[in-house]
Amino acid sequence: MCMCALLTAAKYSHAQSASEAAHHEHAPQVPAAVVDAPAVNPLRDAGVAQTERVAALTAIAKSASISVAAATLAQIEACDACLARNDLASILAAQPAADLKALAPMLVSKGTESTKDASKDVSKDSATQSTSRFVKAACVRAIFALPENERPTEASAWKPVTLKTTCVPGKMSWDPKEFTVAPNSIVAIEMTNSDSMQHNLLVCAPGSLSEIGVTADKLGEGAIGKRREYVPDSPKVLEIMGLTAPNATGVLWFIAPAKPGTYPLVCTYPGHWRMMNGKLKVQ
Ligand SMILES: [Cu+2]
Repeated sequence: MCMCALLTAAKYSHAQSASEAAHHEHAPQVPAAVVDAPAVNPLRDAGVAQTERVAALTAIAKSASISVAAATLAQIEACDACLARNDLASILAAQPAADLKALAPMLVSKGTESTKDASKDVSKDSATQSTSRFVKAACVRAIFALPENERPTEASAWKPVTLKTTCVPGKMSWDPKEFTVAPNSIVAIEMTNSDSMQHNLLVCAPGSLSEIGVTADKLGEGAIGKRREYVPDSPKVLEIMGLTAPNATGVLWFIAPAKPGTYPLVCTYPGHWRMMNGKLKVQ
C-alpha cells in the first residue's frame, strides 16, 4: 500500500469514528479540531522538520528556476508574522555562499530599508511593520552567514550583538537570563539546550509575562497548542525561537525593539514559564 492510501485510510477511519461518536451519546466526542485540522503548511506553520521545509522550498525553486536562497527569501517576505519565520531565516542563512552572494544586493537593500520602521514602538507595530523587522533580521543574518571577507561593504555598518545562554540541566532556567541591548540593535540569541527536555524562547512585550505564560499553559491542553508548539497567538509575542531539542542550539536573530523597556524572555512549553523566564532590557 502506498503512503497516500495509508493516509486516506487513516483519515477515513478517523472520520468514521467521529461520526460513530456523534451517534452514540455515551461515546467520547472527537474534538472537531482533530478531525478537521487543516493540513500543515511547511512554509508557514510551527512544528515542521527543517528537512520538510527545505523540500518544499526546493520544489518552489525548481519550478521557478531560481535558487533555493531566492525562493526562501520570497517566502520569508510572504510569511508575514507566521510561526515558520525563524526557521525560514535559518534555512536562508544555511544556503551556499555563492547563492547568498548572488542575492546580496537584495539582502543589503532589505536589511537597510526596513530601518525606516525603527522609530516605531515594536509592540504597537502593525503587522506590515513587524514583517519588515522580521525580513530585515533574516536578510542581515544571511549576510553574516557569509565569510567576513565576502560580505558586501555596507554590512560593515551592522554590528550584531550575540547573546549566549544555556538551559541549565534540571533547573528549568537559563544561565544567564538577563541581557541588555540598545534599541534597534541587531541581536542574535544562541540558546544551548543542555537540559534533557525541549525548550523554546520567546521575546514578549513589556508586562505580558503572566498573560503569555497562562495562555501557553492552556495551549498545553489541546491539539492546537501542540500544532503551534505552544506559542500563544498574541501580538505581545514579538520574537520566537521554536522548540529546541536537548543538546541542540537554537538561534534567533531579531531587531531589538525601538522602545526602551524590559521585555520578558520566556519558555512557553506548558508548565515552564513561571521558572523559565528572563529579561531583555532595552536601553
Ligand atoms: Cu522550557
